[in-house]
Order: sequence, then C-alpha cells, then structure tokens
Amino acid sequence: ELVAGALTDAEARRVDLPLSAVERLAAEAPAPLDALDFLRPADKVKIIAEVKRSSPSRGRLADIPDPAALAASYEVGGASAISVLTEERRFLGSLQDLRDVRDAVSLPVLRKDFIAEPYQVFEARAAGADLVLLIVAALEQKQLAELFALVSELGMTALVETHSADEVERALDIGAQLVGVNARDLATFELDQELFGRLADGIPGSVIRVAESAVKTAADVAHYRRAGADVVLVGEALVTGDPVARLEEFRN
Ligand code: IGP
Repeated sequence: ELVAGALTDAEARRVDLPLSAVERLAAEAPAPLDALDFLRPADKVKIIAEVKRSSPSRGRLADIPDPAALAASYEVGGASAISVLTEERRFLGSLQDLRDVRDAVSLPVLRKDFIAEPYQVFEARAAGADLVLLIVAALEQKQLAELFALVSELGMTALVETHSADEVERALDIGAQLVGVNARDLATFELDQELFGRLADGIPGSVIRVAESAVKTAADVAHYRRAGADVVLVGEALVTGDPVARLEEFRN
C-alpha cells in the first residue's frame, strides 16, 4: 500500500449523507478564508499548528479532550493556520474536531486526511475547512488535478504534499501555490529532515514552501528556515508540550 492509513474506496464511500446533501451543505457554509493571505512569506517563519492525537508511526501522542481549546491556544501562540487530522482510524481524529476548531479560531483551518474523492472535499468545506491536504503520492495525476480544481472552485486552498522531486513537478504542473514537503515517508514512516532542503530549490519563489514533520525544537525550525521554508507544519511537538510556549520559541 502506497500511503499507510489511506482509506480504501469502499471506506471512503461509507458515508452518512448522499453526495447531493453534502454539496448543499458545502454551498451553504460560511465563505472560506483566503489561506494564502495568512501564509504569505514574511520576515518570520509562519507556523501551521496541528491538532493530532495519534499516528501510525508514533502511536498515541495526546488525548486532546478539547480540540477547540488547543486550537485557541495555537492562535494565542501566534500560529498562522490550524491543521486538524480528521482521519478516524489511525489518527483518532474526526470532522467534528474540525468543526469544533473552526468555531474556536479566526485562522484558516486545514482538513488533514487522505483525500481521494470529491465527496471528501465537499465534506471538508461543509465542516468549515479553508484548506485541504492533497497527497501527490496517493493520487493519479488526473485525480490530483481534478481534486485540486474542485478545492479551488469551492474557494479553498490546497496544500499539495510531496516527497520527491518528481512529486514536486507534479504539484507545480497542476498550479499548486502552496507546496509541502513531508519529511516523513508515508510508506515506510522514515524521517528525512534534509529532504526539504533538497527539494526546495525546485519550487519557484512565487510558490509558498511548507516544511512538514520532524520539528521538535527551535533549532529544527531554524534549519528548515535556512533551507528556504516559508511555513513549517508542526504536530507532535505542540500536542506533547505547552503549545503557547513552544510556538513562541519556534517563531523566534
Ligand atoms: C506533523 P509532526 O512530526 O510535527 O507530528 O508532523 C505533520 O507534518 C504530519 O502529521 C503529516 C501527516 C501527513 C499526517 C504530514 N503529512 C499526511 C497524516 C497524513
């Protein structure tokens, strides 16, 4: 299996509402925020702070009984956007977490999941998401382009996640303006903190570059920053420590 944790098609279709109903909810949801505005390169690194209870590679990280309170403290700490893992089985997240977070912050909110179907994009928008993660390695190019178009059509921003030079090219080909490089290989779970630096040169300056995973300390943030990161996406280090204090450290 290419991407550990990915839903099978059958699982993705095991849904509560018919597509037409989710489409209607998406259309009726309050307008999305322009995430690119919040993540635009600045003199200081920007942070996407993640609500993450557990992962297949790291196991249980934190209980997070109140995702809204955690997200509110991310906002206080100076995060520029909030990522919410909505995958239920291996990450113990949910769309309800995303809705709760949406109501608690005025920052853009990312639906972090294994998106493979338009249904999930409408579902994200209906829950109040402003951004949707699209993982290049998990999608055929045609499917990636179609999901990207739908995300844009609904007024949201796609964070297009890559893990190789070839995947960066595929992300740029569809017109991605927010490209992530995940240090973690989703097939083997191995971390490579140097990968971002190797791929960053292939991403034009007009595109916002996001370094994902493997930030434990302020030194790790500085390392990504020197390698060209405009934004870092941090999960584990924020859910296992004092989020406000850590965010302030990471932003300096
Ligand atoms: C956060 P970390 O090492 O700070 O907890 O990583 C984030 O990058 C990671 O959760 C992630 C992820 C993903 C999870 C990046 N891409 C795709 C699930 C699916």
